Amino acid sequence: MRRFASLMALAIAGPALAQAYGYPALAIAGPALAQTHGHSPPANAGPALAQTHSQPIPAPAGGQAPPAAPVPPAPEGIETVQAPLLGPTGAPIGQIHIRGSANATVVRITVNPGTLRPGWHGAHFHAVGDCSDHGQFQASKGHVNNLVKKHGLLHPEGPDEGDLPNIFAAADGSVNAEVSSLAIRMLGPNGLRDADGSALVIHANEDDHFNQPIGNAGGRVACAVVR
Ligand SMILES: [Cu+2]
Repeated sequence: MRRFASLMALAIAGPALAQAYGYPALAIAGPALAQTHGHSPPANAGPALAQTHSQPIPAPAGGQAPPAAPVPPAPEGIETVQAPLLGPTGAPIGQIHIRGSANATVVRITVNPGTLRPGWHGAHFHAVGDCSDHGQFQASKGHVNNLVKKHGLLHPEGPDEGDLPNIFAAADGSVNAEVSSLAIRMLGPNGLRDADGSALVIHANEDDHFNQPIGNAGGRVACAVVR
């Protein structure tokens, strides 16, 4: 009976619950579910999941920073940082909003339509908070990797502290994603806000989460300074 009831609920609630159960809608919800790291989305995940990749943001005129991504107010003791995401010319193409607790770090990434190639893109925390060499973004150095691990969420000797799930740019080039890491903290000597800061870097291609040094993710197409 319980199984019948849950199937009924599945049938009634359609895509949202199907996503929560993780099977029939997986093909549809692939990008969004993958971004959630496999944590079970809430039962009312429909709108939230849709938000992660299909909520268009109006393109700003004149390369201005887009409006702030809606992020719930942070509870007491949560560290937050908001920063513009710079594209290849140095103009903002979106923004990031990081929330960090003593145990985990959550990053919401918003990218304007027309700015990223549609499809998957690697995203990592790089070691230095410097995005001044627009278009190259090598000043941000390699991944945060204080523990000298191999790169890759799927590597047996990984992951490094900069590793994150891929993000997905919609057909219009926009992104609304939220990714998280249990390997990095906001504060402390090895944290994102250490002496030289850090950078969130988006790559041209997807990260295969295994190959060295960056999972074949290709060049660096966007960068946000975290200080
Ligand atoms: Cu990277």
